[in-house]
Amino acid sequence: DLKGFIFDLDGVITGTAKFHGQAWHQLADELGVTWTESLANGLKGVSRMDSLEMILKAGGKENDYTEAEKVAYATKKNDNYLKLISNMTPADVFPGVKEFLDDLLAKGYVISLASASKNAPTILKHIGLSDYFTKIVDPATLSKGKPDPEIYTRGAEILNLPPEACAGVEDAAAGVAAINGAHETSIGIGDANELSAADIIFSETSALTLANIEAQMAK
Ligand code: G16
Ligand code: MG
Repeated sequence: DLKGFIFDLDGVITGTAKFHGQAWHQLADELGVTWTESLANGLKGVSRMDSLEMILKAGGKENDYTEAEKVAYATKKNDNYLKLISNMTPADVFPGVKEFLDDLLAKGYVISLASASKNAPTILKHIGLSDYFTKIVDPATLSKGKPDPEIYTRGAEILNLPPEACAGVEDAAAGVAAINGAHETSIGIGDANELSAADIIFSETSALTLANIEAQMAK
């Protein structure tokens, strides 16, 4: 039986992708790399430095900069991103998410956060969910990002639960692969084709309820 839920942040709890996109787009322009929708989508769940590598590669510029220059560009993007997310409020929590979290906690489930974002604690503060997530995997301590299972394995460990007792909630295919690799129940939020590897799929967060999850698992 499930005893814990491990949450992704961007695309599940709130939508920071548009702000990541804006800040990366600005940097891509500066680097002379053409910004495309598919490039933007490919950055979902990908770490900051890996995102920069993907952008440079898209422009054939992966060998043009030193490590220090890359860090400086990533820092510049993050400074812009922080300005954009500073206006986030509790109204930016996706529909039904707070109700789902309240229901989980009221029923004795434990929850943790498995976000690739180093800014997760800041975002949680802005959207009023810091008190809900006292257990957060620190992405700076990971050796590999999603789709590697490490972040979801750690998400269960910090709950003191075996993976079989945990479900992970994700909007990205790489995240679903990470949950499956960690031998946890995978719940995908979004497009059924894109997330076909998930055990359970909901098109929107508003459908994220224990009753709906139980109904899907019984199938
Ligand atoms: C999020 C976003 C990614 C972003 C990554 C790192 O992951 O989906 O686009 O690149 O965090 O963010 P930061 O630059 O803030 O450390 P997740 O795992 O919450 O979906
Ligand atoms: Mg995500």
